[in-house]
Amino acid sequence: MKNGAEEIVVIGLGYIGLPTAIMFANSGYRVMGYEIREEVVEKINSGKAHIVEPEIDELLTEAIKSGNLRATSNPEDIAGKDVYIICVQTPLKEDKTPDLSYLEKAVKTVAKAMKPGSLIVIESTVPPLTTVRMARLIEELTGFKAGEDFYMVHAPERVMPGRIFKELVYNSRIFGGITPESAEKAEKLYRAFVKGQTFKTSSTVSEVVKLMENTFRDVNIALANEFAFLAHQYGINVFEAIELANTHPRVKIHAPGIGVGGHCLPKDPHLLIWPAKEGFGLIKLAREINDSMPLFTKDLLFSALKELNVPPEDAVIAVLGLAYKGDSDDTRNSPALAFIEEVEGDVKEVRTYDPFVPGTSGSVEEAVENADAVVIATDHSEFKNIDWERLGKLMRTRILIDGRHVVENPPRGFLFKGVGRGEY
Ligand code: SAJ
Repeated sequence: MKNGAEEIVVIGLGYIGLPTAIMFANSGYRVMGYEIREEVVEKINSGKAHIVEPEIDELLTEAIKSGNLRATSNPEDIAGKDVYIICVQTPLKEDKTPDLSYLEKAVKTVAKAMKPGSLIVIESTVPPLTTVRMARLIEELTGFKAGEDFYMVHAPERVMPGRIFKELVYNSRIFGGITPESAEKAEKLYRAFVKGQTFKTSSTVSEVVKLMENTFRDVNIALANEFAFLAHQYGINVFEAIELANTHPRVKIHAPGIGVGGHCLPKDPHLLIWPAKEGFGLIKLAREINDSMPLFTKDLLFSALKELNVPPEDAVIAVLGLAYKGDSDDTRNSPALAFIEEVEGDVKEVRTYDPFVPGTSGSVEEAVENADAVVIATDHSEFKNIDWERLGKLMRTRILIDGRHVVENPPRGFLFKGVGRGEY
């Protein structure tokens, strides 16, 4: 352990918390990971990660062996430490408003454990003004004064699963303090392993920055999806048009498709507008457009079934890909699942094949055997090399619906339709 280094507690050992705890521990800090799931605590303490991520097993073993990292579910173990880093989920409720109960619970746990002078960092993505609100909550619970008796910062994570340990080091980081001194303290701490640029600001700016990043992407994808609707009406291939438009030096149109999934893009625009009273029509509409894409893909499928006189109630549909994006096993908020939910009750059978998701068919061949239509819902690399003419021989009716622009040239012998492929 580094001499005189702060003792750190990481609350919530998930996709962000565990890698962050490991990075601090392997930089010489003494780290206590706090997690309410007992089985996760046990696993981590035995040197095994409960999440899949390149390099995590070696790095966790190193952190545990050095004695710098230990996990616990006992609140007594985290009392009186210098730094508390909160990495808990902030999901949406059914009605699309944020569920901040995990965050509030974590903040209350910290309020009980902290000492005068503690630094509290929120890494979770939160609605604007939340960090200030949480500071007030701590003041009420402890009698401490924010900015004087304790320091508080919003420091959003910006990493991509599959690249977490690289991006934790090399991505730039924002430290939004409730006071400038708070931001300063957090920046100094994270310099232990961050090699990317670091920026200091207020906690509300930092909250908004994180939410704007994903809202920017969501709104741009919605625009691309709207271009796709238009392309169908004008009988053109939107991808050809996008490629040509993108030759302009200041234009970068995103990719239309079956929809937008994952744990960030479908959620963050809602968090951004939640505390606001007005002025967010575009952001809301973009969400609605992106959420409507599975239904649009269903319309393509059903018009193809009609053209070939296949009654939907007799149709067998094979969906290729369940993950929310290519070469990932993550099915959270996946548009593939939304699509299946839309069609399931109206057809005879829906089969699925995803090379990364257990519980689906064993192979593409198995999934498409005697099927009437194949729907590509995820752009896995494996799907780009499919020999459609060979596969078509196994099918009862040859309909191919491409929701992810995986197939460049429609295969011979198929009725082909794709999102944005209005020319066929
Ligand atoms: N998608 C499209 N068209 C596109 C790009 C994406 O339909 O042109 C779809 C994808 O298929 C997927 C969804 O959008 O279903 C989201 O994919 P993504 O690759 O845009 O994003 P995530 O959710 O995996 O990660 C994002 C990233 N944010 C940005 O690129 C601004 C990542 O850097 C963040 O760390 C992450 O959100 C997060 O945790 O906030």
